[in-house]
Amino acid sequence: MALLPILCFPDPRLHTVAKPVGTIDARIKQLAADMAETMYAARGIGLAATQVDQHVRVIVIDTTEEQTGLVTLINPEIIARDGEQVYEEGCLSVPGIYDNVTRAENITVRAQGLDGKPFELKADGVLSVCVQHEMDHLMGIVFVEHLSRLKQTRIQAKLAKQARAAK
Ligand code: K1U
Ligand code: ZN
Repeated sequence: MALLPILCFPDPRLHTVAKPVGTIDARIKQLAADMAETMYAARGIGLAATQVDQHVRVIVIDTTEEQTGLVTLINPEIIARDGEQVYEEGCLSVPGIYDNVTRAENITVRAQGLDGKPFELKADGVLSVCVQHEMDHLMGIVFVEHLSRLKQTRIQAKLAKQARAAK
């Protein structure tokens, strides 16, 4: 297994639209394993392949505190949604930035597992938020793009300042 470098906003590669996975071969299984290791090491609750510069429809999520609930979603599609919730989101590609985003409360996702078999996942609360956040990544959308233009400008300035300070 390997830790993968995570792209940081505003890297233009974060705006790439991921392609569907065809065969779930050894490369995809290795990518999913490396993504899970990378997510746990970064103390995240989700990671999309886009964030590690792999533009295929693969997501890993684990919202449990004990890190015992790993879910791998390949070719995920939201097939039902209802309600609305506001949640303060973070993103491993936008370090140090947290803000409220409004998303659906309840969703049903259809995806394939690592064995290629289709399954459905019903989610609410933080799991629902995390699935929607990660599926945005697969579409090339970063959560800050749900915020106002003014907030986005301030976030870009803050990240540029952080990057200068880190040099
Ligand atoms: O996509 C990512 O960068 C992962 C992201 C997922 C996420 C967190 C919170 C709301 C929506 C989506 C993270 O895990 S960021 C890390 C973080 O802020 C966090 C970690 C554990 C619990 C709550 C937040
Ligand atoms: Zn993110």
